[in-house]
Amino acid sequence: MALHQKIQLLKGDITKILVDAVVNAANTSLMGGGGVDGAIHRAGGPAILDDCRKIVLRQGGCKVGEAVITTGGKLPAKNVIHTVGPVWNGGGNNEAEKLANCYCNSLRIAEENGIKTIAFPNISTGIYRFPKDTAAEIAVQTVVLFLEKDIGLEQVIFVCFDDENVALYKKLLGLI
Ligand code: AR6
Repeated sequence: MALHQKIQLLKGDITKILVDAVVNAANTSLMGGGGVDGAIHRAGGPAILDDCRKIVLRQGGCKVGEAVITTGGKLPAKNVIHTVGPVWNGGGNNEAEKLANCYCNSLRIAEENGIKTIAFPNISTGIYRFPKDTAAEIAVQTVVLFLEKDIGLEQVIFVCFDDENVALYKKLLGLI
């Protein structure tokens, strides 16, 4: 399948999407929060937090740029991949590299778990204030690079919640 057929853009709520895994923009505690994290835990129910607690007991949370996998609970998606984006702090704190790691490590964990379809929110662009244009470039570039070598993943969906992100992704995906 050609690259541009594997990558899709959707506007809306990621908790409603039927894919093998949705990615959550979590925090290092893995104990839930606001934004998309709050929406995923609310819609998926307590089974997600139960799995997160087990991970915390095992490895003490999740570092920035890394990813872990849990059940999707009551979500249409079978799994949630929780990744922790960087807080934007002006750009001199390796924020770009950390954000790229979020996408890369989420895709790697997806691949390890036999996931074929995955949906990403616009990690770090809400409460963590990462500039949306740069974040979109990093997201698309990292996913494209990964899909060029991966043969297992069949579909990657970027789920944008706001019009500004929709416009940015439309433009970038038009270039693939
Ligand atoms: N579906 C898809 N995208 C959404 C949804 C949704 N239901 N809700 C919000 N977004 P944010 P961050 C978009 O703030 O910046 C939490 O408290 C939103 O418009 O959710 O990585 C965590 O626990 C934005 O474009 O995540 C952390 O503490 C994008 O999702 C912190 O926020 C990410 O916004 C993480 O901050």
